[in-house]
Amino acid sequence: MNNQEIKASIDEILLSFYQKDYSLLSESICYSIQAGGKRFRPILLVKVLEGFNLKITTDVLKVGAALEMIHTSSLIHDDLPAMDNDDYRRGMLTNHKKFGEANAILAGDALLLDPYQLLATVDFEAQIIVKLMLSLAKASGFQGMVGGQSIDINSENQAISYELLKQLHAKKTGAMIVFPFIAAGIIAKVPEATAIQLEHLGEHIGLAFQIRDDIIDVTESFETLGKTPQKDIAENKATYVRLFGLEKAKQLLSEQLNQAEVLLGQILDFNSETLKPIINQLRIKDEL
Ligand code: GRG
Repeated sequence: MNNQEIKASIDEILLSFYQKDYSLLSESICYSIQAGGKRFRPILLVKVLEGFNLKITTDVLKVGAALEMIHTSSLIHDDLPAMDNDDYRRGMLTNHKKFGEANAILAGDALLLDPYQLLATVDFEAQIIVKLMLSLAKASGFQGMVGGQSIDINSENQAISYELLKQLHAKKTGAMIVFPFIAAGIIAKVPEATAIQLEHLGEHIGLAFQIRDDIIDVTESFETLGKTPQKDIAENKATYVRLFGLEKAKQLLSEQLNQAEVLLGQILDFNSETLKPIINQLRIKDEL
């Protein structure tokens, strides 16, 4: 499947889940769902499974859609005044700017809980579904994204160690990007050693994704980002650029992507060509 086909399938699953009835809740959720996300995480899931030569069924895509629900929930909540206080996301008004804070909180709440309903309907063995739910809950909750966001908001204007910065990124952004690698391993029933390699691969790509996000926050415009640029710097956020400067951050991004490429070549019975374009897209052209 190409990226456009994956995006279209994810959109269809999400919209058919939320357009069952008309309500303000449905409208506000669909507003954010249709705001033009890249669907990076579901694309990763599909590409890893294709690397193992697995057929991409609607059930597989539902797992990707469940992940995208939580991702969208996190963006809505992240934009709220009490968090990052952003007016624009994906080039459009943020959910709370359009629908008000209470509705935005509820849209995020639904998108955070509904994935488990969707996963429960997937036509996989019960044991596989439970493993997927466990991994998704870990990736998004206390041990993952929410834990990372807590470090993030509490380290604004603070001197932060490299160790804490790595932990922040691994949890806030990394865990949700590692999930597609773990989920693909669960669905493809790979041996334990391969599952560990997949997790490490996801960790490198997740870290690279966040370093890149820190870099483009200072180098790109509103038009490219779809949100206010240089906000991390203005708010003295803990980022790779703040801790290391732009050039070193680019070098660290390059290192993470090189390590991902090495790992990619070591996974047994895996066609690494499916993931190489994604790794290349994360590279910044003038990197060192
Ligand atoms: C209620 C689920 C929930 C979470 C509460 C707000 C919060 C805790 C966490 C925020 C986590 C967060 C926003 C991390 C940033 C991750 C990141 C780099 C997002 C951008 O991802 P892209 O580029 O966005 O994939 P698109 O728009 O393409 O989907």
